[in-house]
Amino acid sequence: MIKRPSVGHDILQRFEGNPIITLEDIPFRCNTVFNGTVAKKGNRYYHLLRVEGQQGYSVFALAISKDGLHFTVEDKPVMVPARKGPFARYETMGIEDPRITELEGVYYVMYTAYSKYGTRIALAKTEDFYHYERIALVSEPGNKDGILFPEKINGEYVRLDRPIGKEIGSMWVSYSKNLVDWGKSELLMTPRPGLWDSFRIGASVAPIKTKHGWLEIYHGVKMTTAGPIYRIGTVLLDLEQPYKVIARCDEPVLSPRKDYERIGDVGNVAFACGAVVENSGEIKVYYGAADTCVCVATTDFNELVAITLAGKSG
Ligand code: BMA
Repeated sequence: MIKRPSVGHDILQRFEGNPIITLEDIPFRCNTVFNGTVAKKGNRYYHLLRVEGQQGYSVFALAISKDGLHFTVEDKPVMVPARKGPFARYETMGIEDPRITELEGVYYVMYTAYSKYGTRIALAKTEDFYHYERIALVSEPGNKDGILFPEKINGEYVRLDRPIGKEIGSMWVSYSKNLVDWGKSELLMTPRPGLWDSFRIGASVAPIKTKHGWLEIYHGVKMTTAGPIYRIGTVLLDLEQPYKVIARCDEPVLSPRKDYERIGDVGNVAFACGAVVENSGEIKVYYGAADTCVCVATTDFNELVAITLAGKSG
């Protein structure tokens, strides 16, 4: 259990051993590691990492842990951009920001397929975290931050995503009967002028079911004269009608403050892609910092839900 300091600027408390994965931990030559998503199966944590090669595009690597804090990275990437088949022309510039969801006993990964045509959302599945079967490209270009809900709602699969319309990045909800064909898209929430998430928002972590609604950990971007600041926030969505917001935090639950969050290939970034709720009631939130390393921060899960319900994190 991670000790929680009595006073802090952020609701999520950083692990004192942050960053938990850096370039030095990757056994093959690369540029950076960041934005990893985590599934806990049995007594193992499987961490699918975004690793950017020195040539500039990203692949996925796998790290494994017994405690969710100390990870060992496998020798080779477990998923690389497709070089043949229907995905190839849409992954020429890499695969990015994986998000794992366990649904009906299968581990699905929604990720960003990146090419000169822009970003598309792609869906793959895995049983063992080492082998990935691509299912479909599930959006046209201009969309990313796709995340599957962990169960069907009213008989349909549901996802969050972030299409860019009129240069505004808002979060949307879409539905599917077969995971391949998606539609019935509804606007969920937009950036809020004047607040920490005023420029752009996107889903970050697979929604977590609570009796109060789906807890979604998302990212919000504020644009400044020195560039964007990426922060982590929370929102509760209606269980049956997930395009309805029940409550949204006025304040982020974690902002870049530490050097490892401030300084890197892209400074001032805390970008969550995964979380694990432990039996103890603790939530571990995994996030990429400054597009250069991987970190974890924790809090009491019920407290995070209560804070979100109150609409405030302070
Ligand atoms: C977003 C994504 C993330 C990245 C973030 C900050 O648009 O590309 O992968 O961490 O920007 O650069």
